[in-house]
Amino acid sequence: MQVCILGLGYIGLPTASILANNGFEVHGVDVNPSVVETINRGFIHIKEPGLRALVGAAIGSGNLRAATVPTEAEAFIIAVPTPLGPRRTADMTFVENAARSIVPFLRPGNLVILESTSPPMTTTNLVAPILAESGLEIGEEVLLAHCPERVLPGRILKELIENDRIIGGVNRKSAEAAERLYRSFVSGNIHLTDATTAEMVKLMENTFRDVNIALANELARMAEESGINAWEVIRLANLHPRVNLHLPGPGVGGHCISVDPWFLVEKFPDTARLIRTARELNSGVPQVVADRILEMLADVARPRVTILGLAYKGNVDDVRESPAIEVVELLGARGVEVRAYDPHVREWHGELHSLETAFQGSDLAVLLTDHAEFRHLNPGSLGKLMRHRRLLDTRAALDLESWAAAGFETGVLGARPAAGSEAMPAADSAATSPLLAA
Ligand code: SAJ
Repeated sequence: MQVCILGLGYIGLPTASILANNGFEVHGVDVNPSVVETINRGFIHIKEPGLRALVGAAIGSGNLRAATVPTEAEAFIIAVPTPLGPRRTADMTFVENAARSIVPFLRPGNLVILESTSPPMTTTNLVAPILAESGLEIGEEVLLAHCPERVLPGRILKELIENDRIIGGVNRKSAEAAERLYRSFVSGNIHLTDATTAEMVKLMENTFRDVNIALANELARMAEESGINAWEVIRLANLHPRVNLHLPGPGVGGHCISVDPWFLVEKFPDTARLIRTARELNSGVPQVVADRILEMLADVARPRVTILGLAYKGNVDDVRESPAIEVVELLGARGVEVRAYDPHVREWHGELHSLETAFQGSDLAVLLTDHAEFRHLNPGSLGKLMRHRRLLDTRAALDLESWAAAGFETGVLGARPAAGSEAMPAADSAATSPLLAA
């Protein structure tokens, strides 16, 4: 079977290579010629565990080839970005362009799948009318479904295969055709529904997470105000069989959770009140972190800060919407010299330092991303490079006792000892949290 995949990014490329390695003839399309060229050489332009080998095998087998324009196929999968526009509304330009680009290639019997996360009714009200420009009847001659991607960056290849899949057809026939395609490589269960419900399912999954992270961040603020340790509260509350508090941090990043809830606010401006509040609360956390950093440096003239981690979350190289970058920018605007170290990130718009130069002459180290490597840092030798031994851990990822033993004044976001009370060690709750263990 021939499949044409539009968009060779974090979702399109893994999907294309899995299909190619399962015997499908895959034509991948990306508007960026350098991406196309990289993939055709068997290399990748993004970082994801296992992907390089998979793409290499797919290209080597001859079943995957990339191009800048589509071609005729039996099935078309649209996996292009749906970024947030300047007015916090979904920018559907890439979806529109992708849909329009396949119109000349559509033939009776074709299946079109929208994988991109989209506002409710995109499949029926935006994609279907574009495809209908082919003169073919949508749902009869051309089948159309929304199959939202739900994979976690860092575990994409495993989750693409093992996760349950939601398939929403514009009609039953469309959903069943899409099911046959996904069944070829998905080992999880496949659930059929209508297209708009599928769109809503995807948006509510990420919104669930955003709202719960906002709750954790609000807890962190209450804890800081009152001298309670939020991490300890979370660890103990989560022992309850029906409670799953999420974790606070420096904010919510990535291209999904910090974006998708706005699609619901856009569609339901008067109704989605909790969703809007949660989003605004999470967007404000980088400022809270920057203020805490400035407070820890109040006595230092011309301060220099070491930033540990720029990626939006641990063990990935992705800096899109990263709260760490926002913290860096807020500090820069206040005249703080920032030196960032991230073992995963290869480029961002600022400078990247080695671990040593990042700590050289520093007045404070701030962990913003919980990369696994950071747990193995040596506080003793890093402390010797610094001007002041101070540490702020925004994710309760470090063993603060060992940093304190090396002479560091330590702080953790979500806990501030009340005046006169004993310093509370950061609980090792991160390791025992069901969220992180998952
Ligand atoms: N975060 C917290 N506290 C938490 C959990 C996460 O502050 O308790 C932060 C992270 O540090 C990060 C952000 O939230 O900055 C998002 O991270 P994430 O790991 O929760 O999610 P993503 O954005 O990497 O991937 C999500 C996933 N959705 C869900 O888990 C419901 C993934 O399954 C989706 O496929 C993906 O969005 C997507 O593409 O939509």
